[in-house]
Amino acid sequence: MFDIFLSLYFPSLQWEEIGEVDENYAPIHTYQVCKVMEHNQNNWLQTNLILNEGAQRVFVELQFTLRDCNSLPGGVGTCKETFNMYYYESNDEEGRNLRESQYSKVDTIAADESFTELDLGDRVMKLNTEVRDLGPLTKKGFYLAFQDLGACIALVSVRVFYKKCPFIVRNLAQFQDTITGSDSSQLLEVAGNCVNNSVAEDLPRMHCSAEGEWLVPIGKCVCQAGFEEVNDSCQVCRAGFFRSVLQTPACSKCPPHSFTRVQGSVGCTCEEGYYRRDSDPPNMACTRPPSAPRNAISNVNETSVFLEWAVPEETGGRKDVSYNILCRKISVDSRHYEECESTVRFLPQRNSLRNNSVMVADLLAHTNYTFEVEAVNGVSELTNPGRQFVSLNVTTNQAAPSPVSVVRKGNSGKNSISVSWQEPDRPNGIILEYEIKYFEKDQETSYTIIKCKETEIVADGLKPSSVYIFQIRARTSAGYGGFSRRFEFETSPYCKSCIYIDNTHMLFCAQCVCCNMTVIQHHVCGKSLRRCGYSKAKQEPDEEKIHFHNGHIMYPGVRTYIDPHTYEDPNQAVHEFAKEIDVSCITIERVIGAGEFGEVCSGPLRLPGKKEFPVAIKTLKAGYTERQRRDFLGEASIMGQFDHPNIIHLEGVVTKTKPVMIITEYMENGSLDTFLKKNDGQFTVIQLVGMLRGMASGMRYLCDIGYVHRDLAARNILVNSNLVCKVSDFGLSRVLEDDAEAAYTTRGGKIPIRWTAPEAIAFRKFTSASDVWSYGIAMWEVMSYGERPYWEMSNQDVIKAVEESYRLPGPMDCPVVLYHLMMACWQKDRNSRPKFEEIVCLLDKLIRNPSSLKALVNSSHRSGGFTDGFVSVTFTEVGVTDITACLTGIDLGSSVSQTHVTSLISRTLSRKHT
Ligand code: ACK
Repeated sequence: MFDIFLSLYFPSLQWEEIGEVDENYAPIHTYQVCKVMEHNQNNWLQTNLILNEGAQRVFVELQFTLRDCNSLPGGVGTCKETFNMYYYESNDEEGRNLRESQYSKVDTIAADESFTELDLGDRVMKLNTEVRDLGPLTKKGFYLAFQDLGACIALVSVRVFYKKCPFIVRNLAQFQDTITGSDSSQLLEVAGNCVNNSVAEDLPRMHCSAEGEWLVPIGKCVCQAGFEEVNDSCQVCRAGFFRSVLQTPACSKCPPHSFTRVQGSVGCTCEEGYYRRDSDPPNMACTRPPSAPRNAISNVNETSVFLEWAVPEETGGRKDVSYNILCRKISVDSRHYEECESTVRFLPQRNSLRNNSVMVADLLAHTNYTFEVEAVNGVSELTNPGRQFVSLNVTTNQAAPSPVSVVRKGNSGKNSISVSWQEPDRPNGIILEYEIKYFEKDQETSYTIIKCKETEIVADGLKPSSVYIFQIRARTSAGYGGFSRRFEFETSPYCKSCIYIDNTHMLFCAQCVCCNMTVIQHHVCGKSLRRCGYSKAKQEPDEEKIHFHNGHIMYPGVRTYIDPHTYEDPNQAVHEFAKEIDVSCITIERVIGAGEFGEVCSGPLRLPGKKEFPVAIKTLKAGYTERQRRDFLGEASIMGQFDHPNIIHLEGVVTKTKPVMIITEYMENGSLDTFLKKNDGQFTVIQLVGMLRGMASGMRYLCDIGYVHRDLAARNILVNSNLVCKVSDFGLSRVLEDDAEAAYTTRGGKIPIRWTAPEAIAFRKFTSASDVWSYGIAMWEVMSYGERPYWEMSNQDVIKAVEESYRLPGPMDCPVVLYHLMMACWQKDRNSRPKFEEIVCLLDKLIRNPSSLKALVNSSHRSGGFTDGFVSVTFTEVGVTDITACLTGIDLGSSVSQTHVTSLISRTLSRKHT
């Protein structure tokens, strides 16, 4: 802050101008008035026009002395101790004619100290200083005037000034002198100017206060590039130094591998062979490209290659080294290398790899590749020093095809969906076949597999309005590829009326309730719909369709067996699985036997629109209990779920009238055990094996749909006029109740001991494996023409003998291979027994190769008896090979070694045939 004084003088005065000396005898010039004794004083002292030089507010400092009225001799009647100060604004000299009333009063001025006579004598100047301010001033200048009304005053000095904020440099910005504002509290905003070689970073401003002080600096200037701030100015950088705009205020020495030879540099130039990217900070050293990667290795996994390398020895002084992979494969004519296919995948990526490794996938199988791993850094592209790389030669392995990725739905019907697909992107060889797996959504345990060579199939036998999941995979000589993702396709809604055509008869349905999916309906619908979808006849010769349920192979149209016990109402179960037949369609002609619940009869069945055919009619005798009725119809509920040529076929039930009946197909030759006894020795071995094959096939079916028979024996096999054997006798509790052979075990259950596997006897572990044991016994029955197993041995002895590893001897003239099969069925470890699937396979082979049946269990025993205690068996190579081909996991050697077992049984038993 500083004050600017304005010049003034007093051209008009009623006051006296007096020259005096001050206390120090220095001459002073004063204006005085002292007319205290006279009345009505009005004495004016007026200045010249004082130009205010643009100031809007000026200060007036007065120095004066004032006489104490009380010290005047002769009274103070008219004496005053104050005077008034006025001002008048004007643009020109008009002051001589001013009237009193034109002035504006500034203040009445009083003395802090007044002087007396004494002071005059002592030459003490009681000088008063008063400051007043005027404003806001709007004209060029003003007059000051002092009015005396009768005081004794000496005006020693009048100083008039205004205030300024002085020139200043702050934050490299210059702020010029600034006159303060008109208001005592006013802050004047003032814009600054950047000093030389600086630029405004943010417009610099400051505020000039009424007191002439700079306050509140805002914004600033910065030295431009190539200059640095020194003492509120910007000075140029010396040679060898630089300063870029955004860097620190001071000039910096050029970084390594760079220089500058001029002053005021904003950056430094790289030495030869060194480079700088635009994005590199100017204070970063100049750098150069890296050398090649080192120690590259490859690791091949089928059609993937893992490449790994070490960082280059020379990184060029940079941290941004990355790697690019160049992939070339040998051309088809093996003469040159060509770019890899665009389908090859690089993980995580092909270029700008920051890791020292990469996985290259989806290459062709059995192909030579060359990979170049190139090292680059941020300055590689600024130069052309030649690519720095390491190369690797790799040969891929055999690989399975990649998953099928494109699967489309074609036409769909109520019960069928046609599906087509594209070959996998990477077959990796010649595709031998496709495997199509499909199942109803959320029913994954029951699925169907179709194998075919084409790229489309029609899946049939589906439910209407149902979503099916399809997955497809391809197979080459390298094996199966992965399954495609799951594709969901839906069948069309079901129809309101349709005609079902069965193999043997026609049914007219008012409404197609396939979606209810009773087993019968399912089969019937399934059969009918083959006409418009997938059918055996339509299948490609190579096409194969297999159904699976809970890991078991199922047959077309077969569903999982449902235990009727799971139905709260047994009547519901029977009507779910069995057709109600009107009693008027049935004619009972004769009684053919006696069953547990009543007679078994035969007679023709005449269904509307069908030719009559013979049936067996099982009746429920009058006076039955509710439980008996339930158990009786339970068999129909079970039988109704089966559909296989070697399972007795249910035609339907009669439940609406009495007697309640179960109608099945008629089997002309009755039960197998009786039939064989009646025809002892009458059949060829092939005929017998054919019977065994039928029985095994029926059992395979039951096993596959999860039904355990528990009472498989020749007596429960029925034979038709064509010698076709069919498994029958399916009851709920009949195994324990209505089989005359069933005996009570120690645990209280009733079990047909001779036919039953030891684990089923011991702890009721009935499984398909225990059915296999029973099948072995039934085989023995067949091969011995209905002989009673273990002859007259008591049940207890049988249990004991079996427990002690003794087994039935081979029946007379029984082919060795069949006896081996029986023995395999009687393995103690149920898991070691053959599966029905394997049994069917073996019997088929034997039928196809009858010579394998020539080797017989020593026939001398037939006439000579078993008294010498040994049964010797002869093997033929064919038999053994065939068995092993089908019976995987069966240790035939151990079966054979059990011949000593049979010896004991032979000794203790007498044989009917001997
Ligand atoms: O040995 P079979 O003549 O054959 O005597 C029994 C009897 O009824 C009691 O079960 C015979 N039988 C049972 N079901 C049928 C059928 N579907 N066809 C012919 N006979 C049958 C069995």
